[in-house]
Amino acid sequence: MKANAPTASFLVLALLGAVSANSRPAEVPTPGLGFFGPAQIYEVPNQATPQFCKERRGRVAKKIEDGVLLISAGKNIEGRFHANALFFWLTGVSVPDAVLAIRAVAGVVETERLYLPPKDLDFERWNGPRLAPDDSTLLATGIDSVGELSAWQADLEGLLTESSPFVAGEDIETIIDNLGRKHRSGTNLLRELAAVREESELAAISAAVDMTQQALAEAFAVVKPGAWEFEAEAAIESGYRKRGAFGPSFPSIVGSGPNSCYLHYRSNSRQFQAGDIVVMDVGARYQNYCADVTRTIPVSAEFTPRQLEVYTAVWDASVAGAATLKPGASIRDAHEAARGVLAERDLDQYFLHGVGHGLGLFVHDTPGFRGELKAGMVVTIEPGVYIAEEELGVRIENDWLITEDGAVCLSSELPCAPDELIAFLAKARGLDVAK
Ligand SMILES: [Mn+2]
Repeated sequence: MKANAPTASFLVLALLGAVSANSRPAEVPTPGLGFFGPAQIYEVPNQATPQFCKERRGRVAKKIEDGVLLISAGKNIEGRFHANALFFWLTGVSVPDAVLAIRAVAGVVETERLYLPPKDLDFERWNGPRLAPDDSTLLATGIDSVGELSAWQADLEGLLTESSPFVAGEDIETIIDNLGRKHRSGTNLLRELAAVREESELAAISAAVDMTQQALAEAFAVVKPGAWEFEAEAAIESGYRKRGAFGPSFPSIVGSGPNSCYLHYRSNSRQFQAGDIVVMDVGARYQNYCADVTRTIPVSAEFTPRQLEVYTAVWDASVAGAATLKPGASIRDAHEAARGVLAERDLDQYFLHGVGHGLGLFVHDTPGFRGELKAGMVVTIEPGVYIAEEELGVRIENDWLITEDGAVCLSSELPCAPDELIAFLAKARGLDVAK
C-alpha cells in the first residue's frame, strides 16, 4: 500500500453519521497512514474536552436520577501515570489520587466537585506542573467546583443521599464500607453508559487500531530465523510510541513455536527458529483508547501444510464469527459460529477461550459475552487454536465497529487471509522498514 493511502479511520468517519445518538461531527479525520512510509504522528482531536466531559457527566446524572457517583483516578504505582479510564472520560483530568463526586437530583447534576492534591511547588519542581485545586482548574476543566483532596471525606456526609452511592475505585469503596453504607458499582454504570462510543472516541479508537496495524507490519520485517521475540516486541512498541501513542494497552505477546500456545505468554524471550509459527497479540493505547489486534505468521515466511490447514480453519472461523455481528446480536452468537467452523475441522477442542470481547476504554470492555450489540460499540473477534503437542498456536484478532446494519472491520488493512498474509509478509521482508 502506498504511503498516505486512506485507512480504516476514514472509513469509520464516513460511516459515523448513522452510528450513534451521541455522535458529533468530527472536525478533523484521523490521518490515513499507509504501511512502510515514514512514521507520522497522529493528531486526532482531543476526545476529553471540557464540553465533551460535561455532556458525559450530564448523562450520568440522567442515569442515576437521584443519587451520587464517586470515582477516583487511582494510584500512581509506577511508570507513566494514566488515570482510571472512566475517571478521565468524565473529567479529562489525569492526576493520581484525584476524586470526582457528582450528585444528581431529578436527573440533572446538582453538585459536581473535583478533589485534587494541594498545590505543591516542591512536587512540581521534580515532576512538572500538576493541576491544583484552584480557579485555573475550574477554567481548564469546566467542572463546577474544586476542592482539596483532604476535604472530600468530610464533604461526604453532605453529599450522600438515601440511595446507595455508585462507587468506582477500591479506595472509595473502603471508605463507604467503613461508614456502614452499601454501594453500587459505578464502574458497571459508567462502562454501560460509555459503551456506545461517541464520534470523537471512535476517531481515537480507530487511530489506536491504525497504529497497531502499522507497528505489526514493521514487526513482520523483524521476525526471521535467528531473531528474537523481544526484537519484534521492540518494533511493535516503538511503532506505537513514535506515532504518538501512550504505549501498549496491555503487555505485548510475541510467542513463537511452543510459546504460540500460551495464551498470555509475556516474557518474549525466545529466539525464532526456522519453521516456527509466531503469534503476536498486541495493541496501542492512544488518548484513552485501546486497540487489540493479533496476527500469526510463519517465521520462514511460508506455512507448512499443517500450519496452513490450521491457520485456514482459524481464518474461516474468524470470518464466520464476524459475519454474525450486528445490532441485537451478541458476542456469544459470533462464538457459536466460529466454534461451529472449528468443530467441522475437528479443532474445536483446541479453542480455549471466548471468541471476543468489547473494546474501548479498557482492553476488555462492555459489551460482555452475552450483552446486546448496539451500533457504535466496538468488539474484537479472535478465534484461536492451540495444539501444544505440535507447538502450533494460531490466533487471528480483528477489531470491529458495530454499525446500523452489521459491522465494519477497523483492522482490515493488515491482511489475514492466508494468501494475502503471505504476500504481505514477503513485501515486508523485502523492505528495510524497521526504522
Ligand atoms: Mn483480545
